[in-house]
Amino acid sequence: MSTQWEDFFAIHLPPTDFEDNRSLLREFCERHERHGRCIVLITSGGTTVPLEYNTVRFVDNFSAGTRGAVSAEYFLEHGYAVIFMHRLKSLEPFTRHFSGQKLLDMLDIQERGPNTTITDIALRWFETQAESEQYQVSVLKKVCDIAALKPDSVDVLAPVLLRYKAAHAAGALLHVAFTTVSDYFWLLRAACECLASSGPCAMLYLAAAVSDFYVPKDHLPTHKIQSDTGAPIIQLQLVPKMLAPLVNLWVPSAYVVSFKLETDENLLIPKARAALEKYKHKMVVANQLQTRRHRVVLVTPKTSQEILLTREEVHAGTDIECLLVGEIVRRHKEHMQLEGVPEPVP
Ligand code: PAZ
Repeated sequence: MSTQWEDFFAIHLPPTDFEDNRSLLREFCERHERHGRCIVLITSGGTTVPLEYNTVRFVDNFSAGTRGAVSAEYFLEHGYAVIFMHRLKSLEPFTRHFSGQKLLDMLDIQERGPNTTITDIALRWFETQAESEQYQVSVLKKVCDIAALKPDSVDVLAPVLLRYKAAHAAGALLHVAFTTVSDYFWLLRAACECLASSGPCAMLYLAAAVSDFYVPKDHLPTHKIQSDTGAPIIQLQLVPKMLAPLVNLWVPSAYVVSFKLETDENLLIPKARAALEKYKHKMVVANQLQTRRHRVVLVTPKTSQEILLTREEVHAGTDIECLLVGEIVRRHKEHMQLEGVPEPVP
């Protein structure tokens, strides 16, 4: 008899870019394993649940992917190779510093010569609007330097740019993206299969906000739900719990850290403990929606440790992930020592 998670994979087809991503994951894991480097799989952002097969509408999740994107930068600093498995268009390491208008605000259009105030330049642009964009740009290039970095932005950009370039030069960061809850599970299982041979050197840091409820593919209407037949009744079903096969079958030796989000403080620690008891993994990071930026609790079967930012630290822009990742890396190293793994290459 097949299990619920096996039925899930039987019913839901892999995403279209699945084989490409699987090859990337395999190459990345093999390369870093050869060099004796620890690999962390970070999942980040929320999954969607389509309500129609040709999807116009879907149920979504609040997560912007901040926890995952910030944590990825700190794991890289600790010498880990990072698989960043994230919701498409959610925050990503490094670029997250310049999301929205921030990047454009750091750039300037520098005037050259007389009659080249920003208004003159804009006027010239509109005057040549009937021409091709290439022609417009060539006219503008004669009167101004476009996209010069503002001097006071250099200090902000330089450290991020250097860390970004270093991570990429070392081939230490791999991005793979998902959108739906089914894409997420296909990628998660593939990543685990590639990580299995890294044994205790592999870490899973499951920070994505994965939907607990969904509409199975064989229950989805093919086309857009119509309003003229009245309000639809949408019956959601429980998503199978993938942590069970993940811990027991896919990556039995890896250091698995899951996350638990609650809105009711009274449920937070009991739920984290219940998850540890049920799945027998290493740690649950418990956090509450309202306070997650400055308080997390690291729960293990025997201990619980609170990490709390002070008001001053919050004000100074300290990332709680700096402390969180530092502590998890320390415990992962301890665990590897116990398992007799040699010191990883820095
Ligand atoms: O993406 P974000 O930084 O806004 O939120 C992070 C988080 C709360 C989604 C993460 O810390 C977390 O708890 N993930 C697991 C959520 C869950 O219980 O399903």
